Amino acid sequence: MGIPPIQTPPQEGIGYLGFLPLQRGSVRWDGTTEGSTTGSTSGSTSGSTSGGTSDPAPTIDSVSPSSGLASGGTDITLTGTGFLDGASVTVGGSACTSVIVVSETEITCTTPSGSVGAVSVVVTNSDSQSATLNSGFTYTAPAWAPEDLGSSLALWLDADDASTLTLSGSNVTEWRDKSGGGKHVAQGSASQQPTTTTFNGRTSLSFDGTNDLLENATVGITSGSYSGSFNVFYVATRSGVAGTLLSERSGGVVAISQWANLWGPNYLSSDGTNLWSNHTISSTVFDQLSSSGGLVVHVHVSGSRDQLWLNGASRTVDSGTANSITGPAGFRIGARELSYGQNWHGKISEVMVTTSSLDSNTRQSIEGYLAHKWGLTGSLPADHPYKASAP
Ligand SMILES: [Ca+2]
Repeated sequence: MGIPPIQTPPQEGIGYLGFLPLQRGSVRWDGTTEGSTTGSTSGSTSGSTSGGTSDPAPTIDSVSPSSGLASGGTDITLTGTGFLDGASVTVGGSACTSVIVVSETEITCTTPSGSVGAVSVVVTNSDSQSATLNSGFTYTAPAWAPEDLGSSLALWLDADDASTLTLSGSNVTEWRDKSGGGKHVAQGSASQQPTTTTFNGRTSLSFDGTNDLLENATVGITSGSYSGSFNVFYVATRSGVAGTLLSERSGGVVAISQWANLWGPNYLSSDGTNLWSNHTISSTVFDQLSSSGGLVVHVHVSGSRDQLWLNGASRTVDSGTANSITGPAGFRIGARELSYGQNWHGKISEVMVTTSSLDSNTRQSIEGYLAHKWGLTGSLPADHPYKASAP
């Protein structure tokens, strides 16, 4: 069996004097060559030794680092023997770029993009003799990031990103949305501004449970009459009765709120009447939600179905009927809409809302991302795919 033809583009003179190897043909596993091989010089003094048969075949001993992102761009160093000026390198069958033959025993280059997994590294000298190091390099998947959610990410507030906070002393006057949708929240009244604090070593916001709230009074997280998926992920702590984490007015109104012994996704009817009796959470879950520790919670609302995951574990939520409404635009962080108040008492560190149906892996990626970022992996279940390492 042959391997695909190795196509070596002319190398620009990086690190050596204008030597331009041109090579065509394919290399068999036994190192013999089909097709023609052409060595050339370009008037430099470095010359070429191609075409000779006196040079020994190259060998590859190691590749360092031995892994890198599948997107490419990893600078690698190959060590071995018999590397000749003009040698080309492939990783996973694609040309490594910016090849520099440092010496007969060292080549550096930059990996091309590839597919996740172990791939072969091949050095081909200008005389067509080659060396292959099977599984010499391993392409790894890129780290998951919220940006991977694309347009599904409807809101992303991250207290640990100082560039998104506008402060007046320790008061927060604005918390800017990182989703790209410009759904920033602000508070002009000093007495209602949350303050900066820390949670597990990162910057968080403290809400006083009395009147603190941040608001976008004109733009909702969703728009129009909305009854689709609405997934809220947040890292927060509570003190006593926590109050309301988030309320959304412009679409199918959602309040993530604790009131009496209720905590969960609550729809409001068009006249503002609370329908949350249809969305109660079992007392067992409530007891756990009562913990003052940090929480990674996911609430999934789609049509009449609610689901909740607490710290990556599924919790039962009674289903009820969801009403899609169109109300006044805007949303709040840390309080219910309109004059209901029920302000959050505790810390809010990060909030993400997505508005497309999420598969399990995406949900778990978000949970894992938040848990690792905020030091909450100890709360994830043992079988969570991102318990040990971040997505
Ligand atoms: Ca206050």
